[in-house]
Order: sequence, then structure tokens, then C-alpha cells
Amino acid sequence: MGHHGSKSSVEARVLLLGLDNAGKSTLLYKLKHNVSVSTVPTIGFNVETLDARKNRKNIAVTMWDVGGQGKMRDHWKEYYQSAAAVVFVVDASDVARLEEARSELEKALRSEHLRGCPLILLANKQDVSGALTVTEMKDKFDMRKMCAGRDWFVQPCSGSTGFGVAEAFSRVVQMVKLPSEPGAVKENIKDTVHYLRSNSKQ
Ligand SMILES: Nc1nc2c(ncn2[C@@H]2O[C@H](COP(=O)(O)OP(=O)(O)OP(=O)(O)O)[C@@H](O)[C@H]2O)c(=O)[nH]1
Ligand SMILES: [Mg+2]
Repeated sequence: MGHHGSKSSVEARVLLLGLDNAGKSTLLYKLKHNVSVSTVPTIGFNVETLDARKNRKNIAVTMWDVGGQGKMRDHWKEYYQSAAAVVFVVDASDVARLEEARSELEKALRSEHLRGCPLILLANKQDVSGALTVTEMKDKFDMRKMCAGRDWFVQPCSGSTGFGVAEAFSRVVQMVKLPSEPGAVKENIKDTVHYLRSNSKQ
């Protein structure tokens, strides 16, 4: 589908990470098709390409939605290399799991491969009453400290209603590091899919 294989468009590889049930797959399909799908927990990953404009160029944003269940998190690191941005999705209404989410994010950001990689934190499920606000999330995640040395932004959203989803994507496009920019690397999607598929079949 689409023309994302065309040589003229620049690719930016974006990782969607976060605990299981955070709402990553819901967000991905809302973004891609503007539909609300009923999801099942992701085993392995989903990947979709979204077209965007940046610096007067067409860019193809490949969104890698990786499963967040405990045993899937061991595989996250296989996706880190050449990431142009990380979008970390948090269920902002699940207060009991905020610390678990924070600690998984901290662990991910310690990876050498993600050094300097921009981070967009999504405070998802804002449609649920009691969901933490952006200010509360920044506080709870101690973002200034955790994200020292990288660009970061906290965006409220709801993958269910679509609130904040377009804004989240615009922010991602604004913050991604393109291959022409320092620290960014171009990659071949097909090779990567092949590599990751063969890895996740154990
Ligand atoms: N109320 C509400 N529910 C949501 C929202 N986003 C997702 N959900 C629900 O949360 C559950 C988990 O959503 P998924 O998108 O499958 O979560 P995931 O992060 O992909 O989970 P894994 O694949 O296991 O990592 C589903 O029942 C969704 O319908 C939201 O913004 N608001
Ligand atoms: Mg999923």
C-alpha cells in the first residue's frame, strides 16, 4: 500500500513502547486508519507507515508497535538501533502501574542505542476519569532528570476517542531525527522485518 518504498522519501523509524494494555496498538490503528479497532495483546510487533512532511520533504514514518507484556519487553532492545524517536505510551489512568511504566522507560533510555534519541511520552486514556494530567506525569516520571541529554515532550491523548492523537503525531514528526541529521541512520525496512520476525519466532 502507498508509496513508502519509493527511494525519494526519507524514512524515519519510530518505536512505540510501553507496558501491555497501555494502548499502543489502539493508537497505531487510530493514526493509520482513523478507526477504533478492538485489539488483542501484541505478540511480536505491528508496523505501519505514515506519510508526513518535514523540512519541505516527504517523509515516511514507520511506526513499530512492539508488544509490552513482560516477556515481550526482553525483545525491545532489538528495535532500538537507528530509532529516530521513541514514543512511550502510558495508561495515565492506571495509577497502580505508573511506577512499573516509569522504571521500564528508564531502563530503555539507558540503552546506548537510544542515546540522544527524542522521547515523546503519551499520557494516554485521558477519556478515563482520574487519568493523570501532563503536569502530574512530568512529576511522576521526573522527566527533566530522566530525559537529560535528549529532546522530550509529554502529550495527553486518548487512542479511543482520538483526542490528542493528531497532535501527538505532529510532535513526533517535528522531533524525529532524519537520516540527514546527526545521529540518524537510514535503514532497510524489509531486512529489519525479516530479522525481527525470525527473532520473535522462538
Ligand atoms: N478508555 C480507553 N481505553 C483504551 C484507550 N486506548 C486503548 N484502550 C484499551 O486498552 C486496552 C489495551 O489496548 P492495546 O492498544 O491493545 O494496548 P497495547 O499497549 O497495544 O498492549 P500490548 O500489545 O499488550 O503491549 C484495550 O482494551 C483498548 O481498547 C484509551 O485511550 N481509552
Ligand atoms: Mg499491542
